[in-house]
Amino acid sequence: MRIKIINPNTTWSMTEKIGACARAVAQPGTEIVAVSPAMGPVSIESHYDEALAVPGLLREIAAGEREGIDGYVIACFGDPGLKAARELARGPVVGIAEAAMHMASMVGSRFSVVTTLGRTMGQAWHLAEIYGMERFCANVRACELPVLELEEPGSNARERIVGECRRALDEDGSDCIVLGCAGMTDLCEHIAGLLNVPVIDGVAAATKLIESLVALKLQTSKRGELAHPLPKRMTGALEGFTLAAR
Ligand code: 2AL
Repeated sequence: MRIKIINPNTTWSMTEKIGACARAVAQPGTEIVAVSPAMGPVSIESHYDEALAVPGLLREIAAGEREGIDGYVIACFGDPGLKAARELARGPVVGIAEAAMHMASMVGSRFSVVTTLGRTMGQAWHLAEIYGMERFCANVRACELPVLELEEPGSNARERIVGECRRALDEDGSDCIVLGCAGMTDLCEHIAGLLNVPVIDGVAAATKLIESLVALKLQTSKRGELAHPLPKRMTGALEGFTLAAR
C-alpha cells in the first residue's frame, strides 16, 4: 500500500524527518511518500499559518488521487484542512492530533498534550473537544518553543520538552503524554525512555491507523458531508483550484 504523509509546512528537513519516523513504524510492504506542499508557511503556529497551509495541502491530496495513493496522514498537530482533504480523497485521511489523542485514550486514563508555542494551545483544546477527547485531556501545555527551533541542531528543544513533560505528569494528574507537534516525532523514543509512561507521537500513531484502515478496506464515506466537492469555478489566485465536473 502507498501512504502519503503531508507535512503541511514547507520545511523539508522536517518533512524528511517525519518520513523517516513513519517508515520506521510502517510494515515492510508499505510505501511512505512524505511531502511538503509547494507553497505555504515554513511552520504552522497560528490560525493564519494554518489557513494558508491548506491550499497547498489540498493540492497534494488532489495529486495523490491521481497517483493512486491509498491513504493520507496530515502531519501537523492542528490537523489543518482535515475535512476538506476527506472530501477530495477516496481513501482514508487521518490527522496526527486526532490519531494521537485517540490512541492516548486507549493506553492511559488522561493525557497531557505538550506542544510548541502557547498560542497553539487553544487549537489543541478545540480539537480535543470536537473529537470527543476532552474528557481524556487533562491539560495542554506549551514549551514556548518556536516550531523551527526543533530543526536547529544545537537548540535545547529536547530538554525543554522533557522538562514540560515531567511537569505535566507531576501537576496534571495525567498518565501519558501526547507530543503536540509533528517536528517532535524523532524525540518520542527518547522521552518515553526517560518518563516511563506512554508517549504518543501523532506521526507514528496516524501512520499505523492509516495502515489499519487501508488493510480493512475502509475508505472515506462518499455519502453526504464528505462526498467529493461540487464542480466549481475558483477565481483570482485560486483559479488553479477550480473543480471540473467529474
Ligand atoms: C505544528 C506542527 O505539527 N507542525 C507545524 O508546523 N506546527 N504544530 C504546533 N503545535 O506547533
